[in-house]
Amino acid sequence: MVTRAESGFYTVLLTDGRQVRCRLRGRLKQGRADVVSLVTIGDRVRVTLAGGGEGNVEEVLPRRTELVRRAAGPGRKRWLRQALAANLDLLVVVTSVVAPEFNAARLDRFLVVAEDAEIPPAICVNKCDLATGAETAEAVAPFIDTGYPLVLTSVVTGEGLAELRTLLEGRRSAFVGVSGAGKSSLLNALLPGSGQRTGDVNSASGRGRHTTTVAQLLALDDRTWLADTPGLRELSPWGLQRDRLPWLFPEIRAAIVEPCRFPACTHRTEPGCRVLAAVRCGHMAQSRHQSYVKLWDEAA
Ligand SMILES: Nc1nc2c(ncn2[C@@H]2O[C@H](COP(=O)(O)OP(=O)(O)OP(=O)(O)O)[C@@H](O)[C@H]2O)c(=O)[nH]1
Ligand SMILES: [Mg+2]
Ligand SMILES: [Zn+2]
Repeated sequence: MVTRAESGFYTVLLTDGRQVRCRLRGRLKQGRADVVSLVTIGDRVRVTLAGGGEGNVEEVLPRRTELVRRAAGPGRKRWLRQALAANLDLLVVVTSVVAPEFNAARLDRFLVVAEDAEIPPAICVNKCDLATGAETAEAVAPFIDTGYPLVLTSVVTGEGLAELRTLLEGRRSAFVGVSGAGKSSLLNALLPGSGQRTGDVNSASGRGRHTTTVAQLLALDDRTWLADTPGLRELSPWGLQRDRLPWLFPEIRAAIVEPCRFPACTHRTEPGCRVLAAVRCGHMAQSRHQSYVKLWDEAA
């Protein structure tokens, strides 16, 4: 299993517990110029050993799940398909209530990317010590109807850390989210001694400093893996299909168990739409529906 991927070098954990540093065989790259990270953390690979703790990745085994995003290519001339992690069981989207400011629309997009990859998402709202209970409650309110696991944490007070640990138990998860939300701090709290570097938030801009630069999978115990990843300003879905989009929102899935008035309803403005009815009745947050409409406009 690949536990770290950095500029052409891969740390691979062998089944016997040894770690080797590998490169990728050139033939695996042929004809794949539009793809970044042919090998990513969580990948299962077949390697040949070269001695001295080094080896070559000969084959990447099929991925059970694949977290992919649309990344800007060289010179921003085209889009590339970038795999951020493979074979995850859970994607924990980490946000802060303040510093950086909570951003509901951004969270929606992370959640949709997880759903699109068929990786169950969970929400971790960190830095709860910096906000009042009322502020935190207001921030998370739109997400209650999603039914996603939601954990409120603080690395400072220790609030929610046991709950977060329980959520991760026995799974292979990754922390993703904006820089400065506290992903590495949470990892250090869950795994003392893991030594992930953390960086303060710029007090003028309220932004993180992109402290973590390489994704890495760490073992919390022998059946629990957790990846820390570099902060992402946003996560754009790769090749999102309009007809698939409604299924990526749990509240919409629930609303359209009964069909809307028009069979081709797009759930944006149509009369007799079950989703709009759910929004009116308070079963889906208005902000979540706005994110749906925005993604619909972007999708093909
Ligand atoms: N008050 C408070 N500060 C926190 C908490 N968690 C993290 N921080 C601080 O927030 C800052 C950013 O934390 P990091 O763990 O580096 O954030 P990150 O999400 O890993 O950021 P990147 O690696 O840049 O993506 C650091 O100064 C942490 O000490 C928390 O629960 N409460
Ligand atoms: Mg970090
Ligand atoms: Zn509808």
